[in-house]
Amino acid sequence: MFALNIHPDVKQALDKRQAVVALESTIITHGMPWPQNVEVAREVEQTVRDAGVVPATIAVIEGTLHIGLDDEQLVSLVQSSDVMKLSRADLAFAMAMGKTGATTVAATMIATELAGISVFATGGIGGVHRGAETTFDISADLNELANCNVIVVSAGPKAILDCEKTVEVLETYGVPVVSYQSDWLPAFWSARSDIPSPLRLDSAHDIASFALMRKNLRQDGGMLIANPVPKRAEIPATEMTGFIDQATLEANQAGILGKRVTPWLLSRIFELTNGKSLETNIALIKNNASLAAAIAIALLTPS
Ligand code: PSU
Ligand code: MN
Repeated sequence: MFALNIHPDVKQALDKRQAVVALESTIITHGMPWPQNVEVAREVEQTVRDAGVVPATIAVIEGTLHIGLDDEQLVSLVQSSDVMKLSRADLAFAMAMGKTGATTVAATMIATELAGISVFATGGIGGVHRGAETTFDISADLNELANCNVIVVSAGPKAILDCEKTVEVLETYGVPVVSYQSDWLPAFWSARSDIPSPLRLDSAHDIASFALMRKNLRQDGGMLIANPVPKRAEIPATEMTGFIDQATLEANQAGILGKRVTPWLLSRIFELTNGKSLETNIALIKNNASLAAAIAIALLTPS
């Protein structure tokens, strides 16, 4: 037994078989500065509601796994000191020890599947870090994509990663990588990279059909939907490259390792782009939330 709290709106929607979209919390606590993080969390939930779908932001608060947060819980999560960044390895640790923690893509997928939710929206997934051949730094997000039956809507792997190697690992794990309305893999802050997308689909309906066919074939595991940030909000890859290279070099020089790498790089890139990366980050998360909502609806109305 464990402490699980499903928000009444989420519970009602699940009971009535209505569409629900799960949202992660690490982007709020470890990926964005205060106070924009709370505002963004609220706006992303509203984007999901505007589509007629119930949002379920996932986090651990004092040992209880929450599927859906009310506003008070959201604010308390963001304001509590030493919020853990939870992945598969430490989700149960936080719950057993009564800690508070935000869930990464990996931990959110575990909770999403546990709650019986099919679709989850995030910013960008973790993956194979640059220099992984020496550091071995590969996000547990990839393992979870391999194992959990959840559709993850993202703007692709975060561009701070080695995106080519990330796609290779996903292929090895049998995780479909589907770019939405694009032949190219999106690169998080940039609408496209130079990496051809393994698969392409152009509608939420087609994504749902693909997911349902996987289910018919009894194929376990997740799917990664890579949704390009809207052009008007992007920072082109040519511009981002310099900032990413500089932040990566500085992280190496500062000896940043393990769980700190991703949050450190994101906040350094925020500084280097004079805050522009955050605006793009916010735009892409909302864009992902609305596609996720459309997919959640399409899954319930297959044809
Ligand atoms: N994308 C963002 N901001 C973030 C993350 C992704 O724009 O903060 C988080 C996600 O929660 C993702 C995690 O699961 O970073 C990956 O961290 P790591 O590389 O340590 O596995
Ligand atoms: Mn890592």
